[in-house]
Amino acid sequence: MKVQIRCHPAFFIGLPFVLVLLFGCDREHRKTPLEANEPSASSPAQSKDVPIQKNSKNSHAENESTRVRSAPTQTVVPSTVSVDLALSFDGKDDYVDLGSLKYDGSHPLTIELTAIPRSVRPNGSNTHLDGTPTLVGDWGWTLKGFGIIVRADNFLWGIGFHDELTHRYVNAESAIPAEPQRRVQIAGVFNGTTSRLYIDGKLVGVSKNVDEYGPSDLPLLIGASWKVGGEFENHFDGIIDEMRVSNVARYTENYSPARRLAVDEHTLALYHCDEEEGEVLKDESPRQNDGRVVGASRVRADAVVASPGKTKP
Ligand SMILES: [Ca+2]
Repeated sequence: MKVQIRCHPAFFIGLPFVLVLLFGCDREHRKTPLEANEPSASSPAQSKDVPIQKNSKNSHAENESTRVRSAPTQTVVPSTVSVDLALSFDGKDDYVDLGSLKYDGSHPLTIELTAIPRSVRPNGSNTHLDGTPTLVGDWGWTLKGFGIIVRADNFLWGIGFHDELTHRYVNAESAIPAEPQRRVQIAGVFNGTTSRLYIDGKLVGVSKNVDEYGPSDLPLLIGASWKVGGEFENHFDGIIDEMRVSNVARYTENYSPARRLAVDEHTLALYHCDEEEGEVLKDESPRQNDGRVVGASRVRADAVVASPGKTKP
């Protein structure tokens, strides 16, 4: 809502001094350079990461009226874009260690995450031989566990669980390869026997049976897999906007993904990735499974890829 106060000519004849001192004369809001430099929802800049302005404010606490009332001396004008922040992983050595969050296979599991791959090739390479980009998981070669990955040989989305009896991973996979720069909500659901993979709420793959799940002893990682010796590999190159981990098999059929995930009684951890800085990735659930951010930078998710239905005012 724009607020305009017209100044009557009498102001400039009789009482301008007193009235201006008392009330001011708040003309229509003007854009500052910061606002003007924001990438528009349709500009080419939306395909690039935009580093967070450390002094920018969270727009959840702002609205049109606060912008109209901004004092002329204010140097930082709140964004007109919803501030939904995200973590950007460089595909080389960035990751998040979720520390206290482990999966021992004693209950079903659902992991939902919103991601935008910058590249689906491992470690920035041009060959599929250099690894398996991992969005989340606790797996590692010979270390068992599970992971949501991009397959190295054909770039299909996949979720795999280690089978103790066959010593192999049993995957549910998409039929269509992962696509760089496309925002997707991925859900992996494991009921203890089979896993299901959903992309944007649509079931795209169901695994064969896992005879006996072989859990990892290690915490979940975002953006990489474990390597023997406590190191990391299979780094993901792209953006992760949010992620929820649940102790139930949430979906058996197609569903409509929520734009923003919420905590409920089945939530083991929920990360909106909206912190502006620092190495803590805050768990929004009461279970306090905070993560430790290593290397990943904070970016504005809305500036990376335009959200459906969002337009610049
Ligand atoms: Ca976010």
